[in-house]
Amino acid sequence: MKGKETLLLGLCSLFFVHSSFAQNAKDNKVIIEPSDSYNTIIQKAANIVPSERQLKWQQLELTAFFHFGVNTYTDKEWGDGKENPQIFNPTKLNAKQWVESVKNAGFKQVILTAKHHDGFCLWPSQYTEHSVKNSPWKNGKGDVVKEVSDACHQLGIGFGVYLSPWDRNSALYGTGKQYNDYFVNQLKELLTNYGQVDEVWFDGANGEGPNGKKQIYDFAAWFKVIRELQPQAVIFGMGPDVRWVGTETGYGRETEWSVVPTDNLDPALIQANSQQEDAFKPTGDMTGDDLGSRDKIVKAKGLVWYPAETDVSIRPGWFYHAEEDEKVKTPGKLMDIYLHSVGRNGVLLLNIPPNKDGLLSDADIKNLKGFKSLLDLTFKKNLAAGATIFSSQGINPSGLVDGNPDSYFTVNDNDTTATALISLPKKKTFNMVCLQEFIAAGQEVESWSLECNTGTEWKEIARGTTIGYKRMVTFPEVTADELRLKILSARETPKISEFGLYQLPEGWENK
Ligand code: FUL
Repeated sequence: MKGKETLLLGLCSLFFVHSSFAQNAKDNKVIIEPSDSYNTIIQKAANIVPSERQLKWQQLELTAFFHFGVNTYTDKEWGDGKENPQIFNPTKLNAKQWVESVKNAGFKQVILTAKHHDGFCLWPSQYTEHSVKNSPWKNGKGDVVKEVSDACHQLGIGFGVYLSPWDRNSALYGTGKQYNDYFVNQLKELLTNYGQVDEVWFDGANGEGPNGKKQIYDFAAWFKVIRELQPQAVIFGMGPDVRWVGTETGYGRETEWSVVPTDNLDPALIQANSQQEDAFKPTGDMTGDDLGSRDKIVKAKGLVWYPAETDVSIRPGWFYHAEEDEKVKTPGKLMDIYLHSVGRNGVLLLNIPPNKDGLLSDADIKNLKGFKSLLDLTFKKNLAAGATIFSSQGINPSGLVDGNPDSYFTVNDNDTTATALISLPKKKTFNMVCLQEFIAAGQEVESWSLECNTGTEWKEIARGTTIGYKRMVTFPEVTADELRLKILSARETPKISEFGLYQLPEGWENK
């Protein structure tokens, strides 16, 4: 019990470093006082903004995962920590090929499984023998973390590490402080020897160690080390910056608020409900349809900007398995995932597992290329560019289509609805709308609709709830030159930074 209390206290102190917040202070967190009225709570929610690191992270849109390690050689998804390091031998390992392939497909950051649940370290950690240093690969002189981080830094994309708190190899696991110190030591190796680290990924799995004991993680101490050594890095999952979207399908939720009650952040709860060895057990906290509606936030003790990361693998498994070579997700499927992850106010984290040779496989590279060409074909031109926009109560309506996400269309203070009449220079055919809120000032929109003028009437062609960083909605093809965007309700004055109309290429789903 004591451990849990310490852990909660530690986490709370990270969220609430200051004991009080001015009601309108622009911060990424706020305390709800018992005396706060309904309207005050909504106003507080509306004024929460992302931290600088959260905003930068959100703008990445596409990030890639590399699951690689002893499981690649045992053909397993979860190793037990008893693997012989001699099995690890990626004779053709070429991290540049991994990073180049994802960069060419539009990905802006990668995360490497430096240590998965088996405890095998992809770097020569001085704190364990279960690592590359005891493998035949490069005669024990190799370092995958170095090769991947070097490739990222050379190619100018972000680099992150996945470090599993659950270590099935360590004899210290379950001893409390000793294990936490061991974990801090490994974190320090990763955060000091490999240049800039942009994301640290903690997953929730917490099983028994080799001694049959469970470990209580000292998250507060770990977060402190990360903030000290790599302050720009976002901490995922069990951490304070970025949350798991709640599914591993790649499809985010329809209504996705980046502002959620802090009550959802009890790490012990997340941990208890995280993926178990035998079955995936969804958590009521993180997988529900509604994490941040008015109903949820009015009951909260605190609110925090805590955006969703949507992780999914390009193959059925997270690690490479030869028998899944025929099951690599198609470009059309990846596009659909993109529309439902980035297009639902999330960041996509797509896993592409390197194979036994230490290379991304041809099938994966081919489909990544196909995905990129679908993205390029779809987004090559905003069909609403050049539109004339009229809004009787609007401020800077042309900001909607100026291609600059830092300028926005808004209305006078205190208005929570808005209408913009969009006249295209000539008739255009499209089947998708992409909206963006100016989230640097918060997330406000609760519902919106898009109508087109058919010549005789205004016909609704799309409708949605939240927008957030980006919201994409597809619909049957429409040809029109006059549209009406309506913000039907918002927590505070809406600020819409971009309005885009696009045409997905014919038959894209089957590509
Ligand atoms: C989960 C892990 O148990 C899986 O093996 C995988 O690493 C996934 C991304 O996170 O919690």
